Amino acid sequence: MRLYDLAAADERIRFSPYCWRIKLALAHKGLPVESVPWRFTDKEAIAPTGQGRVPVLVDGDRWLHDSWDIALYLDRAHPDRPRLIAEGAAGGTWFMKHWTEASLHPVLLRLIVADIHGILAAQDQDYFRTTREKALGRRLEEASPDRAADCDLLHQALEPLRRTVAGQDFVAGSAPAFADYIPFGTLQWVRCVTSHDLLAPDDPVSHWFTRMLDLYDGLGRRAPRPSPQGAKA
Ligand SMILES: N[C@@H](CCC(=O)N[C@@H](CS)C(=O)NCC(=O)O)C(=O)O
Repeated sequence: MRLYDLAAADERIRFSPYCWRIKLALAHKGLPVESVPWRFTDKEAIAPTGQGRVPVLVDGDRWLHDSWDIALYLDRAHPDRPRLIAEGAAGGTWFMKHWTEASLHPVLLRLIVADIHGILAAQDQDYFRTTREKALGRRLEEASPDRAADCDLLHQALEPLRRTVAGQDFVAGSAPAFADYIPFGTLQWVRCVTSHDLLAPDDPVSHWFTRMLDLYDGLGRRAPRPSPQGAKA
């Protein structure tokens, strides 16, 4: 299988929250994958899917897109491997996707959108600025005029996740599943585009995130991130 995975100017920096979901999902299934660095403007490479977003997974002659559909496909195609979404867990996992995208993504995007622009390949920078400034209705550098207020909002938004992982190791229970990979991808997005941490170290969400970074021989932890000096680590 081949995974088109969003890359920065330094192609070792892979930061898409949706691609991270699938990288963890493939590791969960124990399925090897060839990762192909992909840039925002590389639409031609994924044209067979009829859309312009990653993750895109190619399995033989099948071109799959959308992280949710890819997760369902992996469970369907490999029923003998550990399930990403257990029998009866689809509704709760579907909620986790929407909670993550509706409650975490907008505030996080405001906080990190200028950092993302800063690490992009030159050919992606104009495209990213134009599309994101149109969506945000302001300049990237002014996306979060009150950072402290956005950090408070993020802290509050994380409360359902905080309460969940304060009482059990993973969102899915005693073992991780796709319901964990969804919010993990989102916090890993932040980790891979910034050198600073948005979570307090004593936050139960940080403890859960540490457990997530340890999974699959530290798949998430090994991911390169920008260094504080701006040079790539
Ligand atoms: N619903 C899609 C969303 C995928 C998505 O938005 N991917 C972003 C990267 S994080 C993308 O490829 N954007 C391309 C663009 O903005 O042109 C999924 O779950 O896979």
